[in-house]
Amino acid sequence: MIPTWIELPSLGDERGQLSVAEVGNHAPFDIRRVYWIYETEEGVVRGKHAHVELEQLAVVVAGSCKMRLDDGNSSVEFTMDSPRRALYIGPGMWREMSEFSSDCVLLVLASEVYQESDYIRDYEKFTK
Ligand code: T46
Repeated sequence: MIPTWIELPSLGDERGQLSVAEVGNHAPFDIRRVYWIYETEEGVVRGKHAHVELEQLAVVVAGSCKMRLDDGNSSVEFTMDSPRRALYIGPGMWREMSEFSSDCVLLVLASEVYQESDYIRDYEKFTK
């Protein structure tokens, strides 16, 4: 599956907003891990790796950042700036996250628990 925005419901009322990502409806995989990235220093580029099997949904729940995804042939940069949509990132995508705002919180829902063996951290190896 290519990287895709998945629109999340905004269940707002006079008290404020609430969004949700549900397995089956929004996440096309069972969620086995959740992590979040925050307090990223200015100018930092994170990621710089691909995954062999891992599927993920990334949603910025505060602030903004950029997510560049590269399949080895071409790359697309996504602006992550809304808690109302999640970016689906499948396996075999080199990713780089940058331009984090100081208040950025990037929430990631993942299909597997953490396994370093699933990471490809060398770009040359990735393109092969
Ligand atoms: C990804 C992008 C979007 C763990 O111990 N458990 C975890 O679940 C994770 C995600 C990380 N870690 C450890 C591994 C490193 O020692 O936390 C440290 C920082 O992880 P990393 O340098 O891989 O973080 P990012 O921001 O470069 O990448 C992360 C995810 O690792 C990665 O899967 O797709 O966010």
